[in-house]
Amino acid sequence: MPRHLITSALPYINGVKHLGNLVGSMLPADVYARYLRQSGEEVLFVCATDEHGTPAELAAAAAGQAVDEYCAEQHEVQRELCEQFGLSWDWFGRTSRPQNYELTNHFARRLRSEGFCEIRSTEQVYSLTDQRFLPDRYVVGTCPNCGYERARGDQCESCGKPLEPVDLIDPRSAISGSVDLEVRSSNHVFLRQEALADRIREWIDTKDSWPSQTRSIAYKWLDEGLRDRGITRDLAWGIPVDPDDFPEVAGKVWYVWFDAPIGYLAAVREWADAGCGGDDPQAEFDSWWRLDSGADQVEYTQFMGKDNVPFHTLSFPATLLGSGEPWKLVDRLKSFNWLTYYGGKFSTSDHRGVFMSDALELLPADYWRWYLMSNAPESDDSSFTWELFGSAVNKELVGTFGNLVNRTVTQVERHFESCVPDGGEPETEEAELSAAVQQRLEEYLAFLDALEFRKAAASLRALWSLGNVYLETREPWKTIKVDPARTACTLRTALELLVVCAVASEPFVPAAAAKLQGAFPTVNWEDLRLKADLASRNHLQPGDTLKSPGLLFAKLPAEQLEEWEQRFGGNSSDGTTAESDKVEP
Ligand code: B3M
Ligand code: ZN
Repeated sequence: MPRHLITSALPYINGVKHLGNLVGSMLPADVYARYLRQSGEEVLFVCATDEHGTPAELAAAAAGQAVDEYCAEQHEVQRELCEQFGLSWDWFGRTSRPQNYELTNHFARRLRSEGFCEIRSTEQVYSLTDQRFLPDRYVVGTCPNCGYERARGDQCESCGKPLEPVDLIDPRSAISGSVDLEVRSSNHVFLRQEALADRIREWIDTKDSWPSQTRSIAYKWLDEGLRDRGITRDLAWGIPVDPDDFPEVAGKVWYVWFDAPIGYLAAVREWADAGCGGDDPQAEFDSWWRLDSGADQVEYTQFMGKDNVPFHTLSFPATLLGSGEPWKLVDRLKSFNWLTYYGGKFSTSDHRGVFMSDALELLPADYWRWYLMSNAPESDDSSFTWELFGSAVNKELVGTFGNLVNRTVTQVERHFESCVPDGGEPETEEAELSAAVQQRLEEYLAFLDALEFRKAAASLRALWSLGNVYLETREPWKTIKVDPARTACTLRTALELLVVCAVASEPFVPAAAAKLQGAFPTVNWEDLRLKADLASRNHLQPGDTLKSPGLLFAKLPAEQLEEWEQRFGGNSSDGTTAESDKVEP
């Protein structure tokens, strides 16, 4: 049985993430981690904030804070929000911690000694006014490709073309607005990706189980010719290069996309160093990451938005492979399309759409988790609208799951003094229900195994529905007057189904599942395994007490949804599709 390492793309530090960020990486990773843990598998699920690069410096400057202080504060803000969303990491690290410094410099050193680093003199934009180099987003200007006037030095947001700062027409400093700029040469380390392209291709060729979207993104870049990439920057904030290894670029820092994925390893190292895996952090870390120390038994699954795929299929593997050491590479890579807001992009700068902090002010996490995951942008982009959100809540959570729980519990309270009823014998309907439940459960588990979240959510919803259909056929509220024994059997059967739902629903709606589990104090939930134990449906004894779980979900009135639509802005106006931070790998 493999051990499971799960990572989600590391949320960038420059402010609270929106629902599109959440559903494209962290939330599905959490659903998968919860599902595996519940199935009794060994899981290590880690994440971290991605803290380097120009966006962090710029955001800190805009907030009037020192960048380290800004990052420390924003890390806590994100941690808090993610915890409230029920993200069940084993560790939430920071790429600015010493573990990442050490690992990043380790990889750079290895790459150099294996011949995959090269020092090249490059042309960089220098601001005389600001007295510094202006890499990446520190320069804005007109896009040479489409004429957009606010293109950034790393990429044009309008046409998507990856750029170098020197490509921009009429460049100006993003710090001071100064146009007093000149081009100066500066030494930088280049990662020789071209020389690694064949090895990367061979490795990707073995990944025939990857979804076609993931493979085709990787092949597209390989077919176009993987270019060598500058992996240092003239910045103050970042992981400093080790001057002993790279005297030619002393004083510079590693490029954020070089150190960020190494952050996956560093997060595990932080976890191990904190003693969470036992008292030998080195051995523990190695057992997850080194193929010669047990990581060959690890199944590693990554979650991310599609713009991050090139970095995870090409440049990060280039770092790991090029080191010449036996590091674990990703086995399964799940990528997502965009969640749009009414077909347009969520925008951090214009605060358009719903952000994690907004969402939790309105409603508890489960409402959002359910809506987002059951409409996850898997095969295509999907669009957030308040109407769809309202219908997912009212029809599915309230009308189906909540209704099943509520009507069952109410009948048991009313007619059987809140105890699991005794008497009555199962008939054909019970046998049929049992078979149907079994089938749905198997389908549900298979979809979760396959990382098909929308389909898994549909199976879960179908499971809830089975219970409602069963109750409507058996009508315990009517039979109670004429046939108490039959009614007892009906409600006992329905309660057993609630036990199943309380386990099966947990990956998607953990708080509601916990509430429902609390209704059955006699069940040993710790030992109930999603895969192995649910088939028996024999977890209750007649006479066991039932505690009221209360209402799991509240209905959202139309006026409420309208008010939110007003407040957050309904219709898309800009016509652009999605938030992108794509740069060439
Ligand atoms: N921070 C995601 C982004 O901001 C980026 C992911 C890093 S994963 C190593 O687009
Ligand atoms: Zn452009």
